[in-house]
Amino acid sequence: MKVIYTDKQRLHRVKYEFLSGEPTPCFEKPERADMVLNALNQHGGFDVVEPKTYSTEPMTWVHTQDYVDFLQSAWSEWEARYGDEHDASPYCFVSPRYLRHRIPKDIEGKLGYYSFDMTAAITKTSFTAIHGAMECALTGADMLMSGETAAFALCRPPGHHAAPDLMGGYCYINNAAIAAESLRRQGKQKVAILDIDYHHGNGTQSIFYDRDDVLFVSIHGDPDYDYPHYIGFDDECGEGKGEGFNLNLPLPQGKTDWSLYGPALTTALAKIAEFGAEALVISLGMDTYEHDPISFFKLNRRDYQQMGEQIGGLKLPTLFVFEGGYAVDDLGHNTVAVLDGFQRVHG
Ligand code: SP5
Ligand code: ZN
Repeated sequence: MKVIYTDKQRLHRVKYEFLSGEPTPCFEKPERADMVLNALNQHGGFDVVEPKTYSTEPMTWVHTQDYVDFLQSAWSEWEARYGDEHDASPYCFVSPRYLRHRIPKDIEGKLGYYSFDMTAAITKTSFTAIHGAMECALTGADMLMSGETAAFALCRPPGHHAAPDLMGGYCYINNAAIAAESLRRQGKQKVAILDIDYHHGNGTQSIFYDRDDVLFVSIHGDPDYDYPHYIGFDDECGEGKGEGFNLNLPLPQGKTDWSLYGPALTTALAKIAEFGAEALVISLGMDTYEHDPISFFKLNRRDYQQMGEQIGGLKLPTLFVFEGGYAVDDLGHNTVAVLDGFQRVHG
């Protein structure tokens, strides 16, 4: 299987996030991709290639132009005000209640306007990495169009929390959504996105919520108890033309092992088959692992192999797009277990 990766993505490294009230070194870091690359090499049979070059225009397929402009200029506006000692990060947010949704002129206002949490800080070189991640996803989509039956875009920063004009959850540009949109624009009539990150893929859901040509299915920790807290419930089914084309399968924190996860995955895959998808994009988050430091499912290496086998059973052209996963020591081997299981069944 071809793996698309660029070292440009290392240029995004955020110092801290705030967890349980204290500054903590950011869990989403370049070493995550290194661990995956090491495990892919150790396993063998994977061909790691550089992405092709794309302009920033595909970002506007799923994001607003003003948001893309903001991402590009945020650092220089921040640096002019505060210098380069600290990462650019918001401190206040535009709640849907009482406050007005006007785009502020000032960088502090803009950071809060375009964020839903404090985990998507911006550094001097972040945009180059964000752009590189999108190039990996787009190259993967192009590979499927030119006859590869599967590919793995090893993207970071991740993307599935990024909505049309909103960053958060370590995400800025929605790599999986742009890949799905690319497949649509190149002729795949129906594209399914299966999001198996521990956290609900709120950004991807929001992007496709009113569309019937891209099905979104997500298995994740119950938002009544877990991030992103305000979206991802099972009564969110899509709207307008998109009604019936969004499926959320929240599972309980703490006790979700394969005996609960396996049946949810079967339900998800049945929905995708019934939809008649011509291509499949997997938002491959590996934070469902039993030892993940910020998540609460109980999956293990064997389960990941089985997960890959079940997904491979759909026999669809499949693009894996990397999302979360923070148990760095095991992250690489767990990721390879999914891809290996997939290949055994899918070929
Ligand atoms: C891409 C991705 O996986 N983003 C996830 C961002 C989650 N950030 C919030 C995590 C909150 C964890 N709260 C539990 C703390 C346990 N000590
Ligand atoms: Zn996650």
